[in-house]
Amino acid sequence: MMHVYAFASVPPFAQGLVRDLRVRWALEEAGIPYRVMRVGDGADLSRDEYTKNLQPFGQIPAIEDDGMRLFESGAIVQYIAEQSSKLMPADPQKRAEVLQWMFCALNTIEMPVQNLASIDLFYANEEWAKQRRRGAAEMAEKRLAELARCLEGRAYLAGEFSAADILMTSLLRILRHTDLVARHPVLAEYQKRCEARPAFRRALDGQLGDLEAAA
Ligand SMILES: N[C@@H](CCC(=O)N[C@@H](CS)C(=O)NCC(=O)O)C(=O)O
Repeated sequence: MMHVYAFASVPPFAQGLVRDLRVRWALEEAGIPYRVMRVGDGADLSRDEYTKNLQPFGQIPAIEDDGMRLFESGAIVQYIAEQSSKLMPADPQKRAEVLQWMFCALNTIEMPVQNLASIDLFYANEEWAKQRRRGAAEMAEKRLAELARCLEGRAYLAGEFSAADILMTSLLRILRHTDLVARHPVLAEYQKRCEARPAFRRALDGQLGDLEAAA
C-alpha cells in the first residue's frame, strides 16, 4: 500500500492547500489505494524523523511505495500519472505536452503565485513585504492573464484532463485569499471544472477530514 505523508496539523489558512492534496488527487483519479501517514509531534512520525528519512527539507509531501521513497509534489504526481492513462497519455507527443504543462505549472505559474501568497500569508506586516507586494501581485497577474489566454476555448491544458490539470488547479487554489483568479472567467471556470471532479472532492475531504480528526 502506498504511503502518503501529510502534516498532522496546519493553521487554518493552509487547510485545503497543503501539497499532499495534489498527491491524494492524483491517486484518487488513478484509483490507487493509499494510506496517509501523519507527520508531527505525537503523530505517526516526528518532523525530525521525516526529514531524516523521507524529505530532506522537511516539506510535505513525500511518498513511500514498495520501499521506494520520493519527494517533490511534481515528481510524485508524475510517478502516479505514469501508472494511469487517465492522467498521462501513452502517445509520446501527447505525453510531452502533458509534461510541458506540468513544468509550466510548477515553474512559470506556481513561482509568482507562491511568492505573492508568501508575502500575504507569512509576512504581511513586514515593511519590506508592503513595498514588495505590488510588484509581486503584478507578476502573478501577468502570468494568470497569459494562462487565461492559453485556456481560451479549451477545457483542459493538454486535450483531455491530465496530471497537468491537477498541478495547475492546485496552485490556482493558493490564490483563494485574492480575486486574481476570479478576474479571469476562463480561469475561474477551468478551476471549477477541475474541482468538480469526484476524485478532487474525495482528496479534499480526505485532507480536511484528517486535519479535523487530529485537531
Ligand atoms: N517544491 C515542494 C514544495 C513543498 C512545500 O512547500 N510544502 C509545504 C506544505 S504545502 C511545506 O512543507 N512547508 C513547510 C516548510 O517549507 O518547511 C513540492 O512541491 O513538494
